[in-house]
Amino acid sequence: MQRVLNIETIKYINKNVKVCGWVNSRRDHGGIVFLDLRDRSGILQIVVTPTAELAKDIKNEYVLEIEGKIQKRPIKMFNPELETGEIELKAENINILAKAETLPFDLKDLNVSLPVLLDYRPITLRNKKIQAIFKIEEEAINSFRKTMKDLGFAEFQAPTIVPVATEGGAEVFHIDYFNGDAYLAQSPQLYKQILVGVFERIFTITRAYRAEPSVTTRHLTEYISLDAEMGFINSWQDLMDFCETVIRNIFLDLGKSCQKELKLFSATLPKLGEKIPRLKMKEAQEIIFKRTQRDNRESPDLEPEDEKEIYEFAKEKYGSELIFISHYPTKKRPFYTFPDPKDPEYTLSFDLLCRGLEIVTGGQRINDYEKLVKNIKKRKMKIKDFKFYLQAFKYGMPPEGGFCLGAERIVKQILDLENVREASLFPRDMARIDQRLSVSKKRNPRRKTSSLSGNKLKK
Ligand code: AMO
Repeated sequence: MQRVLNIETIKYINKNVKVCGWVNSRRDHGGIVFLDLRDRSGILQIVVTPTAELAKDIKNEYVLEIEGKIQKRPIKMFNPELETGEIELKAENINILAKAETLPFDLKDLNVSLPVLLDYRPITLRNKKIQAIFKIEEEAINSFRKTMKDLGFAEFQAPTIVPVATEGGAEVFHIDYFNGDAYLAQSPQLYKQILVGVFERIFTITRAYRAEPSVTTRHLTEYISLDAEMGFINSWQDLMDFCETVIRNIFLDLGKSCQKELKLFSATLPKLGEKIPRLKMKEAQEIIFKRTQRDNRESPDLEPEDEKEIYEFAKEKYGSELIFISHYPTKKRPFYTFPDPKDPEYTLSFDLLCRGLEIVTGGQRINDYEKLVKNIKKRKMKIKDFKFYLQAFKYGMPPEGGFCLGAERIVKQILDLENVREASLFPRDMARIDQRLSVSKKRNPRRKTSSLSGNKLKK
């Protein structure tokens, strides 16, 4: 007999089927045993009666193949929470495909601390609510890809072993490359720029690595970077328009395909208002000062508490839970960032904050070869390190720019997760690669801070 997915069994009332899956839970009621069988499509109730003999040895997470008849449940036994809640399968034969040891916690009503959740990741990912996080992440990534393709962007695969650091400030993982030096890419930045010189519009969904030496609720050492870059922009404002389209579509698509998952978290999609408001960093700092009397007006970046305050402001004034902040100081942004011609102390770059956390960074880039060379020298970086990248500019690069959206961060903000690690399948940080590490000074003998000066601060 061919296997049928749990969700499909509703079409087989009074017919015999074979289903396969894991035991999500077991309930014994005298001589009757109820099993909730979980497969990739959902849950199906299995009833083992008149004698429970067939289910005698079966425990949670056993992998079963069950044959039997699909029958309508008595009305008072309907379960509106399940898509198969009006039916059940009366087991006639149960074949154990794999046994499972007793779990260290209740997987169905998972209530464990974050470290335990991550220590047991191969199992805790089986929980329905945890799975929902990654369905949302997958849909957000699909939506990004679809929007990019619809807008004429070509997809590329970025290298992750690179010869130089690009983002500075945020630290870089050094690797011993056949007795030479190489790094794990902090961003596909230089490659997406190079490829604007080839394809005009380009995007990638890739891995980026940051040797973050501290444990925060916002930073991973490996994250999913959704990057876009485009040439022939009329203004840096075009980039924010594109970014806004991407974000709007992500929320629209999640609204269409992930209602069930959002409901599990009692989450609502962030409101954007008619247009996402845009403020310069200095303007934001003035507003924050007026609202709180907290004076961070001389700070070169928005502090995390400022990001939260400006979110409250945007929500109250514009009905938007997102806000673009632009014009960060030139000396605090990477070397490729375009200074504002009206005030070169500040850049034509922006962050997009969602519910008080930065989820996107972007901006116009310096596309003039001579200016780029001058800027690299001014920052005391070595031209020879950038010779390869500079070819793209030496031989004609249109006005261009782009942005990057952190996948885990947007999911964190949508679902109001406490920690960005919850939005990473297998999160890495200073204290964990799958399993907890014993962090000692010895562990980081090779970690180098980027040689690039004057770059974005890590918040
Ligand atoms: P930036 O360094 O701001 O910019 O990174 C872009 C976006 O990536 C996400 N992000 C992170 N997510 C989790 N853990 C981290 N450690 C981490 N670091 C960054 C954030 C952030 O907004 N090259 C530029 C982008 C550009 O200008 O196109 C860059 O990498 O969501």
